[in-house]
Amino acid sequence: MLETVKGAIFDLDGVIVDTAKYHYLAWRSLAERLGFEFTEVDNERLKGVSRAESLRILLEIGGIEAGETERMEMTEAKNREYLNYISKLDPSEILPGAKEYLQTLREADIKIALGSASKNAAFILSRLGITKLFDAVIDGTKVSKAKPDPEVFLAASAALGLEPPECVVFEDAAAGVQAGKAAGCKVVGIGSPDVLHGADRVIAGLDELI
Ligand code: B16
Ligand code: MG
Repeated sequence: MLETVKGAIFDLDGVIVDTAKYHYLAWRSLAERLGFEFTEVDNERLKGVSRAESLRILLEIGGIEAGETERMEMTEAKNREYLNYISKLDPSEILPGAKEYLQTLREADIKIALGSASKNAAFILSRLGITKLFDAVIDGTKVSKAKPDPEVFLAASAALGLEPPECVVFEDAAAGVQAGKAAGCKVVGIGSPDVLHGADRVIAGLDELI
């Protein structure tokens, strides 16, 4: 399957770097200030989900209602704390095999894009020192419809000048696998086959492909 593709589109959190742990710490602080407990199990529901939708889920867990202005203040406070964590990111936090696999693809003339829900994606890539390995970056600042909508992967394949069936998507979240398939791309799930239904292939991590 991977022999026939011309482009590869990578999700960020859970595929290239584990930023979920920092999202968790920042959301948990907000929950504490609001007076409820937010567990790591709850955090699984936020993976691959946009910032605004993450807050909606968090408030649902806490049984809290909030107006538009309050919600905006909450996401801003969460993002400030999250930025504090990710400003300390360094290349040692790139997940095993990710950088090597990106380099292998480049050597094979495969075009590479990022397809992430994060509005902090460009900053994260720069902290990790891997910006130059990407031909295109499509992130939460460029798309409006969250996964499982295919928008992010359609935009990424277009940015590479390719048709979706010529591209393979690497995704760790169920909604992302659905989005990749809905776009018409091939999809490699990273994680457990029990969760990543519909992927063409599921692997534990990119180090398996080296
Ligand atoms: P931000 P991905 C996603 O990244 C995260 O998995 C998700 O937990 C987060 O809410 C979302 O980015 C938005 O992130 O607050 O930085 O805009 O997996 O799509 O790379
Ligand atoms: Mg992800």
